[in-house]
Amino acid sequence: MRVLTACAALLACLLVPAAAQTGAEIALRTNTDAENVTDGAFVPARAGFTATVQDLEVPYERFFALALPGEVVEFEVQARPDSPAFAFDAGSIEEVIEGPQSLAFEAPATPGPYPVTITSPEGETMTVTVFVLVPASQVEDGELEGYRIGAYPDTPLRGLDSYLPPEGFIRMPPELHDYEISPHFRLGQFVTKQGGSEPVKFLLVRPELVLKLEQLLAYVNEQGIRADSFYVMSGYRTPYYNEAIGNVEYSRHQWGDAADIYVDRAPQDQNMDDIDGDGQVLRKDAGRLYDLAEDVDNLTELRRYRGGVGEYGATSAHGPFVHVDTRGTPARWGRN
Ligand SMILES: [Ca+2]
Ligand SMILES: [Ca+2]
Repeated sequence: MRVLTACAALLACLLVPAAAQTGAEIALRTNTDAENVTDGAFVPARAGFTATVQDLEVPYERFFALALPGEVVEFEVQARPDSPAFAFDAGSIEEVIEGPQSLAFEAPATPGPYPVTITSPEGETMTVTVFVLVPASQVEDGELEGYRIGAYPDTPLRGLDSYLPPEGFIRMPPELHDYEISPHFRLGQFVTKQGGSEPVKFLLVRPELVLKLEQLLAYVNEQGIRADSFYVMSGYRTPYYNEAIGNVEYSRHQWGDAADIYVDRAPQDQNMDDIDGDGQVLRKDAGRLYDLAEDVDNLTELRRYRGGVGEYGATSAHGPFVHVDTRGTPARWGRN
């Protein structure tokens, strides 16, 4: 709870200077406005405790992790030293280490989703699904089970490890399309929109990206913009698709830590909403989202997951949107 309180205070700190500097319109966008929406308030769905899952601090009732077959997956709960034991339930997985606040196990050999439920002494629960990946070594001629992946660049950009080819991919049969990977995001939102009739698709979505999207979504709602998720126009892109649409060779979308997003709730029409309230959907609406995404990218607690924020205007193919990623270093572009 201490961690959560600090986080909420940090977001509030961000809000106050913005309201003070920019006048009446922004000053109206307070937490109170967000709570007063008549058709149901935003529910952050935080668990009430934090668990460290493979070095990532997870505060949500539902989240996910990635592991290769045989990889050791570690969970540790952030609890007071004198706290009664938390309960861990990893289903059929054989647990190899277990303490009062921690769990570790070897990821099963068979790729797929393996939910692990943690229950606090107070009865709060967190379910973290470990997706065991299909190792990249199983890609043959650029394909997995007939699904086109393509080829990753031979040499990483500037020698950075984050641009090495991924070690594996999430296998997504149709029934996993709506699988909840966090309180407000489903697995299928991140799949490449590359067409094809293969029932089983493969993708990569990094937990740190979804953590940042959840933080941004909560912040957007705190600013009085109601949204239950973001519309993910583009999440993961296979190198095959990335090349087909003529995108840059080293686009972060191919590593599963980038998303092109907009708010799409009122109306839900696969187009950005009028989030700045001027009666029109314009690039300025992406600008508003960009500014909020930049605030979140600047949060000290997310420093390891800093990354790109880019603003885009509408074309004949899409409306205004914002790119966010967690490449590890800040990058900014497109602010109009
Ligand atoms: Ca809309
Ligand atoms: Ca507008």
